[in-house]
Amino acid sequence: MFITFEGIDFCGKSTQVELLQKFFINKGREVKVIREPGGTLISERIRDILLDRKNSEMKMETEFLLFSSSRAQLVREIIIPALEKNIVVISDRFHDSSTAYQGFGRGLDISKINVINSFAISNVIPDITFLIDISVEECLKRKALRSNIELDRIEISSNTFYQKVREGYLKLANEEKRFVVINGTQSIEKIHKIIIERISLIKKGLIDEN
Ligand code: Z5A
Repeated sequence: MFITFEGIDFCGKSTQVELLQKFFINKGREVKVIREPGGTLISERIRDILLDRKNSEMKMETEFLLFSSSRAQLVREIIIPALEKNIVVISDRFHDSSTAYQGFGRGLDISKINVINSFAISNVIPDITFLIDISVEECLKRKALRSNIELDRIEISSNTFYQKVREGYLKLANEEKRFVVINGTQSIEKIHKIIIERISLIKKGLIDEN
């Protein structure tokens, strides 16, 4: 099973990824958790380039291709081998992040993004994608609480950019059945419960995985 988490920054993805990992471990399942960009030696190096605030000259095409390169390596080095061994793979972000951030956010042509996304992921489509949805105002509130942490190159983007990313995600979720949209302002426990219920439905074959 391949599960991905999406949403704008500070929506609570990482928190839910960790809880879901514990859930599977308690059930005796082997689970591999990864994050994007990153997850392999090469992909982590690309991550450093992408998030470094010194790289303010980076063009949006370069940015998208670097995210795609990082993903292409992760898919072939980690995700495909794990899925072949029947290991549950949970990814904190995947190709939908590129569609939302570089496509809807930056304004790159979505049809071009789709072509390169498909090439990078080699038809490895998530079985289920949880979109944890929060408003840009909620994102800013949570960001302010973590004012001691230096923001990275993408985190310093404008509110208008984040608004476009959020709307892009909601549009994607409306178009693809694998998405489950969850209101991210609910409690951490409540969100976790919704995620477990949804995964249980798929495992029982009660809902279509695609
Ligand atoms: N990016 C891209 O542009 N294109 C791509 O293709 C890909 C990525 C793959 C990666 O940053 C950046 O790259 C990201 C998108 C872009 N950019 N931005 N900006 P990252 O990996 O460093 O960070 P992130 O993915 O954006 O996640 P994050 O900042 O770590 O946040 P999160 O995982 O969504 O949330 P969290 O850490 O679980 O929680 C955030 C805070 O909210 C924390 O204090 C929690 O305690 C709190 N929280 C969590 N849940 C709740 C609830 N339910 N209520 C209240 N508070 C909560």
